Amino acid sequence: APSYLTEGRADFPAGFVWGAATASYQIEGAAAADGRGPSIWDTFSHTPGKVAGGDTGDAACDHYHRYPGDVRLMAELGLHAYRFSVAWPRIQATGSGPANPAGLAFYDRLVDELLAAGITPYATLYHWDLPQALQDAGGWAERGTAFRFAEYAELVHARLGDRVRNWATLNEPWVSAFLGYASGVHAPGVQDPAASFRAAHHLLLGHGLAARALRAAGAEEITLVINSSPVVTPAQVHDPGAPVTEADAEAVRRVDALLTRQFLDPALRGHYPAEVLEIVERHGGTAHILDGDLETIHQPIDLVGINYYNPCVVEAGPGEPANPAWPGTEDVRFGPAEAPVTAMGWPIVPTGLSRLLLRLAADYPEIGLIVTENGAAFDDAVGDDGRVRDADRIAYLDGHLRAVHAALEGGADLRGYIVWSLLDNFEWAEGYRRRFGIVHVDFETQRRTPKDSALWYRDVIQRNGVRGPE
Ligand code: GBH
Repeated sequence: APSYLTEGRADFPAGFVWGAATASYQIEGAAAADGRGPSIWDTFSHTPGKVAGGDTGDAACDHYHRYPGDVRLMAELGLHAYRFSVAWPRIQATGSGPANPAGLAFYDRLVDELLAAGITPYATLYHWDLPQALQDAGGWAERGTAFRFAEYAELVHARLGDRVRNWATLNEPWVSAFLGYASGVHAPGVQDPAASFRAAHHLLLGHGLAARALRAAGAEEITLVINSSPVVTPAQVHDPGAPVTEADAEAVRRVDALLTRQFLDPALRGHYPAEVLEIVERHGGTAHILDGDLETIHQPIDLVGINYYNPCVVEAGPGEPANPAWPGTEDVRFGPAEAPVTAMGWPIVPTGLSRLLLRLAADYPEIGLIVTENGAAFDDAVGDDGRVRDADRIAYLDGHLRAVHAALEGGADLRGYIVWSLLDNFEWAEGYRRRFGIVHVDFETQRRTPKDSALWYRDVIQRNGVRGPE
């Protein structure tokens, strides 16, 4: 297996948190059980042509019914932490009003099961399954959704807050706003750049309102989870010091502003980056940003969660065609990196993770960091002997853990690493054909088979580190 940074042992600090993650719509199934209302992903996945293979989350991993077995599996792997998300439409079928007791009861049982197994729950309140009724009223493009989100957050915290310490508000607001409302590759499938910037702002406002409410209710650790990447030119993928033209540097700065600073500057500093405001001015204007909003968004939080998969490669344009997920970058070319790729076609560049973490630690020294997602899809199959030989995933994870280790050595305040994903699951627009799990799922039989990578990860957790070649 290739190793990327160092070949020897890499030991992690005592108390480092090792976990695995999932998200409600991707694993739960039971889409109509116990009063759950429809979400935008039910609508989207049931719309022909939106999801590969016509796949939907109707059944997914049937985790809603199989959670006790799944928690046993987590315990067998020795996980310290399990990051899951709460399905808003299970708690409020139409996104407002009183809580549905049966919906809360599911997460109540899950949390108790986790605690009984010695696993710390990390709850994410929003991983993309907006109640469809709120979308019918405009979704995140409408200001009211931010207030509904904070009310929902309070309802969930009121039930689970005595046992759950770690609360993430949003998962990847960039994806919600720009794949949901600009490119339309994700639900709700809107293609309207002005709406995408309104959505980004209302997501941030929802984060701030929810963080304030959670804090007032006594939540101990509040996290904002973003998808982030180092933004680099093609030459910089493997050589960070490679020279860049002024035009390339400007493209890099603008894309970084849209991807990372658009979210962290408001949440951690109380202002938008100038590059973003300039783009918003040209895409519908800034009238939706009201006086006081940035103070609300700038709530004290404890951690930023980083979801990292690959670097973002750009150079001065023109993009041919322009990338619809990135309004304001029509003069930028988004390129492939020269690197091996996963089954998603995403380049494998572990050093991108150390670079990203060290940059965030340097630019936002006031905040603790945790890797809330990192992982890869490969074409895994169960062999005749019942094993899943996913050496490519082990190599991916080994390389990225060495990158995490390098960031720790460089002084980053990094609390833990949470692999994406525990289970093969509904991979959004890609459906079930893309497998990110360290545990294989047969979607016909619902049989779970820990892949070689799961057994390798169990070892990593047990040793609190990765080992060199024996
Ligand atoms: C995460 O998002 C999700 O949180 C998780 O649910 C999901 O299953 C997992 O990753 C694997 O996909 O080509 O310029 O439009 C993925 C983060 C960020 C990856 C945006 C794809 C496309 C950028 N995504 N990126 S662009």
